[in-house]
Amino acid sequence: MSRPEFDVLAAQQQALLTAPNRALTPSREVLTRWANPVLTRDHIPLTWIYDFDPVSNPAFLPRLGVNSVFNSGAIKLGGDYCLVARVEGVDRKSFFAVARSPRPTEGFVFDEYPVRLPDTVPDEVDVYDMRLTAHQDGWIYGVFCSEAKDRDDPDISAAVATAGLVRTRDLVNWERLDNILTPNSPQQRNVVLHPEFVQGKYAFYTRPMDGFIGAGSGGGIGFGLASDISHAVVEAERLTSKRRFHTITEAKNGAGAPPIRSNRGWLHVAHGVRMTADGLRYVLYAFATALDDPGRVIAEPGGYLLAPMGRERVGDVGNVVFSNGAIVDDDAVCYVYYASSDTRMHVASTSLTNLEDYVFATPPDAVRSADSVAQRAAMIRRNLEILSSDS
Ligand code: M1P
Repeated sequence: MSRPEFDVLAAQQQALLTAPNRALTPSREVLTRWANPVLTRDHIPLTWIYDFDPVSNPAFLPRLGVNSVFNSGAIKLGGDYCLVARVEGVDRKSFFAVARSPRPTEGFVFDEYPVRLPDTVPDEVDVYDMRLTAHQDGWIYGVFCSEAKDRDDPDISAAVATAGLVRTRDLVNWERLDNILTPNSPQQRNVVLHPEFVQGKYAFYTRPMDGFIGAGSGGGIGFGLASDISHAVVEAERLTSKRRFHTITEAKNGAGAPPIRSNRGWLHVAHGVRMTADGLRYVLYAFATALDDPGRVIAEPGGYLLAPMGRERVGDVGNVVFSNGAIVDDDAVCYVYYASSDTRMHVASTSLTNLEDYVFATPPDAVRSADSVAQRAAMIRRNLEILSSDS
């Protein structure tokens, strides 16, 4: 095809897709950020946006624009690092698309087509935020938010969120299973499948909520079991990581990447949300649950693991970092894929050793300012003793 407009765009995109990434100067943070976003709307194949026919598109204008690429599930498959991204069109409809790279930090290229999710839920208007779990049963499951109009509420914006479920072996062919039912929670988002059977059943982290936006009476991240994965019903949800007053999870929280097994526990990277005068602020935080009871929290550092910084603060929904995927490599380096401000995808890395150390050795939230000062003063005292014994 000879179209100069295409040639320019294709060359720009090729430069983007082949650009190297670099770890930002190591700071004493647990997670090291990488300089360039790993996926943006500029990574979207031109065939998804432009009509290439010179007769129907003489000026080579976009016909089906893309607004943003964010909140990606992550998995390593066949040697490739794979992200199942939430792509949002300019029409506000989200869909899933697989991008793969032989490297964890750059070079992600989308498959030829977006995921054509089996269309089995007639009321569903939007799908987003897939969590990928390589389960002990041999399947790769994707749990995502399935959103519909709330038909019981005349408000034109009223929506209902439930958890959709698919499974695949290759990220190409997807089998849709029934949406997950949680009879005790009116709405659900941020549902994650645990990678192993628990008491012989499938185990889910849930996020009970009363309404579409607010968690309401939902007290935090839930945990429950389901016997039949094809018609999953999570009858009972017990709380794991709880929302707490005056913490980073005060407004709501939600499970992120499927938990990572470490020697001392299951490590979770989740998101916490607090209200500010400028709206909601989303940060990443971490906690651990017991290896023999993945619903029981055994360590939860106070504060956040990663908060929006610099240009990450700016986007469609500002002041947000959100993760729903991480990959632990053979060398025990952990790559946390996260989106900023509902607009683009980044990666940050750490060692599994450091992540585990962070989760188990960081003091818990002290809840009150006075106790927080006491916590810090105790560390200062020990440090001064160490310094004076050295001199
Ligand atoms: O806009 C920030 C995030 O809001 C929702 O997350 P939660 O249900 O925890 O509030 C989701 O819609 C998510 O996609 C989005 O990034």
